[in-house]
Amino acid sequence: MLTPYLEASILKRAIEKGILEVGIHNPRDYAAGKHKVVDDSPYGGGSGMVMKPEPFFRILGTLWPEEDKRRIIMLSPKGRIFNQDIAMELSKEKRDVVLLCGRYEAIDERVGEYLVDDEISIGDYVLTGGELAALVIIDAVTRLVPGVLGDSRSAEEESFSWGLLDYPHYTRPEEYRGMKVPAVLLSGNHAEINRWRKKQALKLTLERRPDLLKKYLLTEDDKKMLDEIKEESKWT
Ligand code: J9Q
Repeated sequence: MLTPYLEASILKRAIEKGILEVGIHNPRDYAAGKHKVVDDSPYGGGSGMVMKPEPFFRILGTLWPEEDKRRIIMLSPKGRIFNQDIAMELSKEKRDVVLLCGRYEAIDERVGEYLVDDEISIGDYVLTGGELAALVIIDAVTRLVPGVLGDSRSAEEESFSWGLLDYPHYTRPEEYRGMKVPAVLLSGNHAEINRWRKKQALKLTLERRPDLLKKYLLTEDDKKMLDEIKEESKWT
């Protein structure tokens, strides 16, 4: 499940450049006995299966025996909800980040209790397993590591938009099926273009994600633009 995505796109380049290293370890390869059993029925009864603890303890004990050289994160709907702040924190992590992916209905509680440092959810929906959640985290974190994206986006541009929804983008042609590109973008006046973009970003964020605006640090001109937006919306 994991390799096709890791071998495409940005992540493949990061791995080739030596910036990212991903090891994939299947609990079944660490299971005991001829039949390599990784799951069993739950104590106390009930439906579904529970992943046995031993394969997880063996993987960690074999590959990361030193506790201070690993950060074990379990993907779980019970975890704190992943966001860009957590992605930034993980992009600066010096230890190996181990993403524990469960399958079936559950993992034996003792894995979480004794091995896991952190539990992360990628959102409030049910997945079949943690693998897709792990890929989401790998993707979001990797693109924050210096050297992965090249330097196409400046630090200045990044801080301009970070935390707001993006402004509208246009490319050629100048007019398409009667739909025109906003004149300000053709003006060559970069101060005016920047202000227009910021105002568009503020307007869309106010309309669709007012929760994001609460976290965003507004400059005096941002506040002025929000007042203008509110004033303008009275007339429509
Ligand atoms: C492991 N539903 O769901 C949302 N974020 C993570 C998950 C998840 C799941 C089942 C297993 C992770």
